[in-house]
Amino acid sequence: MLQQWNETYNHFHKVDPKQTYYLSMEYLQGRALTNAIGNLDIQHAYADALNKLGHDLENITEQEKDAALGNGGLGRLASCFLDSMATLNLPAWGYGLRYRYGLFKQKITKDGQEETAENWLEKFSPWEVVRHDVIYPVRFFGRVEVNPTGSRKWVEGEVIQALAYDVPIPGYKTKNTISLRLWEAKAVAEDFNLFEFNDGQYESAAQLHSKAQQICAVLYPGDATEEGKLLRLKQQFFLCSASLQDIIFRFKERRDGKGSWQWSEFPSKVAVQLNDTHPTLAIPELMRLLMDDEGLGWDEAWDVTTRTIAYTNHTVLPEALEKWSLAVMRKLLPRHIEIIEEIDKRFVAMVHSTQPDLESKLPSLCILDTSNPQKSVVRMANLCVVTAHTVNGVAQLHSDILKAELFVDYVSIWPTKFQNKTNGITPRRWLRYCNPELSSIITKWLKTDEWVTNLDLLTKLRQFADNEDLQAEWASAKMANKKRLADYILQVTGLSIDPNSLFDIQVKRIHEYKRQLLNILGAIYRYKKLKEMNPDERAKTTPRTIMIGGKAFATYTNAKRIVKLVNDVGAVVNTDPEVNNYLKVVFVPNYNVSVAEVLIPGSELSQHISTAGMEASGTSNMKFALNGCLIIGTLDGANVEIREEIGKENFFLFGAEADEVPKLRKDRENGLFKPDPRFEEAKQFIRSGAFGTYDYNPLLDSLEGNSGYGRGDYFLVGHDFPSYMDAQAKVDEAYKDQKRWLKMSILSTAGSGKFSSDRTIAQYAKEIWNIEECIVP
Ligand code: B1H
Repeated sequence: MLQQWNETYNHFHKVDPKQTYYLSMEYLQGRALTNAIGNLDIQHAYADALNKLGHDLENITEQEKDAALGNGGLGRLASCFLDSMATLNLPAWGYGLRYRYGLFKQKITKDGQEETAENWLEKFSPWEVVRHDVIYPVRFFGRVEVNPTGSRKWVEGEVIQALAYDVPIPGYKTKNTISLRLWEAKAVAEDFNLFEFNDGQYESAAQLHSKAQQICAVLYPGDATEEGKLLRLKQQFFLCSASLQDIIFRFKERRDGKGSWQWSEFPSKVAVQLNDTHPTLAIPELMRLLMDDEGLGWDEAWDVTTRTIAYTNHTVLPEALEKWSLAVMRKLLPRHIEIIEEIDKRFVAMVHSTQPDLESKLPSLCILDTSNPQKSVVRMANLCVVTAHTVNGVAQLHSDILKAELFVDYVSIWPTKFQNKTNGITPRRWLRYCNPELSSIITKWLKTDEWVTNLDLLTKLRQFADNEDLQAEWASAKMANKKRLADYILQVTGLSIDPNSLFDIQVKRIHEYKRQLLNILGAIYRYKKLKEMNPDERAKTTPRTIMIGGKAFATYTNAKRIVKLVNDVGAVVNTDPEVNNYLKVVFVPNYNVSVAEVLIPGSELSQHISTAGMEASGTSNMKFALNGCLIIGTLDGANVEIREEIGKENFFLFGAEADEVPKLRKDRENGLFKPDPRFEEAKQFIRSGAFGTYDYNPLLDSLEGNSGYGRGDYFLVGHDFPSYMDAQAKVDEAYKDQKRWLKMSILSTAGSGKFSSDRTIAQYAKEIWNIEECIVP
């Protein structure tokens, strides 16, 4: 792999194609071994070699720790994209940060979630190569020096070094192996004050060293404090500055010996994609490097920057739209604030002169929000939209909402700037490797394994959906995966679950808009009804194992209460001899990429039940459907497209639609909402103390009077509860007819071809980046 990696670098260098650089604060790579030997097509040889050394592949695979340099969908998307870029032989690299501690490890105690540091580098990572020769200075603080010529220079402050660690990303059955370059922060030796140290002042002697260490210490440091906010901003700038210096270096290196060249050629050699607003500082940093270091004028630098940069939006949740304090930014990045102010000034002038009817909208359209002079902020999404040549959402519904709501006034300024790129997932990790049983069946029935790189071929399974032989094979693969999953649950929780029950899974970050609370309230209602039945009635129900997993952000109290509630419900239900043959509720601890690889193949029903309009896309919905799992879900994010592809009769739909949500919230505020008695009963059951004495009132209050959002059931759990329960009843009915269920399962897989990240990346390459494949011979 290393050899092919070098060849890829050299080939790109020689051909000098236009190359994409994907900038992301997150990558959720998971384990690398199975993927590497699979993509190199050496699984068997590798396993044999290990056997000869007295080891077995499976055991060795399990030794690897997940690289969890991300939170959830956004980070995993970046990792799927890298796999597709390599597989499609595209000239593309990823840039990120090498966090010392990735996403925290989640432990469940009697108090709920507990976070501990995840030391993923403990035994060192064999998948990274440190490049001691690739190192760039990154400045913080300081001041702007104005030269007599009028040119400006950012000087003084503190300078920290960015050192490159490269991770190889092998494509599937191709030589092309691209790079994920992760930056580590280091102080230079000269910054160590030997004089002070010898004088006994050990801490101040090593001050810059410790400041450097903080930058890459953790993923998403808590941002409740000012220090925390500053550290996040430092991280973001560190990624942007190091990556752009490296991109410019490579651009020049490849121009070298090619005679004279122009900066205006830069956008025909470089595309930069911003993964949400987290790397927005790439915009003023590229402007600064071009103007202050390379001597370009404003217009020339602006032209290069706007033609280079594109931005992907991943959320419309107001609290996730980044706004940075102008005062903090001015201190940390004085030159960048000058540039941002100039961009804003010119944008406002442009609107005045060319779009007079939009003048009244300027207060929300401009980049700086100075409406509260003490608390002026920079709106990063606005800076991205004003600068980027293309802005995209991550599912059709989400992109439509961006154009109709969040960015509506920008659309009238730049009607062609906005695009949709529906997310995708890599079929290698999320089917071929995590589900070898199902993969073999698919290959057998399609008489080819080409589906691994051409996922649309799965539609050919449709013609066999009623075939009894296929159904039998399909059922046995699912059963094998369910048993493996049951073994895993036993190992991590001590709980036995029945592989003959319906395996119902919801795994994702815990967030109120994702509505794990709706799921658990449904489970509570189911439990209560089972309790009220006589044994004969119970025996006629469909036995279920409800599994919920996910991490709550450490300071998100309501999310942590939900984790606690799921665990408490499980503790009661699972030990209740009257019902525990018909219902189990399991909290799956420490959900991560590797756990997903066990859960998803063994799932039969999965829940994607966000309040409509709030989940930009979702990507686990695609993974579940691809593995033949049926979905119960709302018309939100990519659910809409999944349902279109697999057929609406194969999707358990419920809930309000996105365009009804504002009115429903209003009605709620005006006291027009009449709760369903089943909903009241479920809440009352919690209040009665059925699941212990923990104070669930804050959670229950969030469904009623005043929630943390202050708007009473902002996420419409109460509104959607009855249709959710009706849809669940349909699930129970459908499961009783296993032939029908298997057909639906086959059709889910068959309809998932669109959701390959190969399709997504091919569209980015053609419609945003304008890059072409560059195959290593
Ligand atoms: C998504 C985020 C996100 N959207 C802020 N936004 C973060 C925002 O820690 N932060 O500051 C971290 C992450 N993540 C997700 O992106 C969407 O919610 C999903 O619907 C989508 O599938 C995914 C990939 O596009």
